[in-house]
Amino acid sequence: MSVMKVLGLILLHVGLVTPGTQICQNPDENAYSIITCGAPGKNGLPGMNGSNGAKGEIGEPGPPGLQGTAGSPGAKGERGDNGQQGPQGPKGERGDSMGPAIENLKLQMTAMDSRMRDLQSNLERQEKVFSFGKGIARSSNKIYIMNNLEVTYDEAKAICASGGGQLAVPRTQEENQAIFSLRKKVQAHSFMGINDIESEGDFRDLSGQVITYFNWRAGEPNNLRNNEDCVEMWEDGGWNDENCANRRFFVCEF
Ligand code: MAN
Ligand code: CA
Ligand code: CA
Repeated sequence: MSVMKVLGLILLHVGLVTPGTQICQNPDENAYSIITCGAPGKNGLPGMNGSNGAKGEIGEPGPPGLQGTAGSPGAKGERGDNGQQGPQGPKGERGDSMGPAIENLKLQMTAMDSRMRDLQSNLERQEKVFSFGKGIARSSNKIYIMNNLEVTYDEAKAICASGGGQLAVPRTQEENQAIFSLRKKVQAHSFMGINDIESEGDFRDLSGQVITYFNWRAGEPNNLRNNEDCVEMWEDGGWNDENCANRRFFVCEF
């Protein structure tokens, strides 16, 4: 309990103060005075209006105004007079209705040319491969090859057929010469695809067709020992009938 309240209670008790009386301290003097405390005062009247504030800053530009409505069109004017004829234009380029087709053909020919060159180089390569045997020879429309084998007539026939060809049959002097060029490489007699197995003295090719070109050596065919039915080429390119069971080199044609 503060000093002020204790003092107040004592004074009240001895009758020096009545209820509602407060002991108030003078803030300037270190002294106390006894006063009677009244009811709280009422609010005062509102103050006068203040003076006007400072002028505000300039505002942002406003949005654009709306577009005005279009006016009505004026009346159509009269048609003017025709102008003078203009000068003649330059001559156009020559038309070509075949252009696309020709271009297409050119492309196709280029592609074919490329394929032809591929085929040619492939063929040359294969000829080199064949030449590892006894070699290759050509006539106008046939290719002849000879390998290193010496076999009977029937075996030679089978070997040529297995490669898709047949024992060579010279039909002309040119073809005989081509076969002879291979025969010279082996320096030995070589079988060809001609025989008289079916009928003595009646020489045929492998498909049974009669032979019309011959190049017999002098004295041949002699059917020696009555046992010579297969035809071979000798060292001069001439033909001899020989025993079919003898082993010989041979030439295949393709
Ligand atoms: C050998 C065989 C015969 C051929 C004569 C030619 O005897 O090749 O086929 O007729 O030689 O002298
Ligand atoms: Ca014979
Ligand atoms: Ca003979």
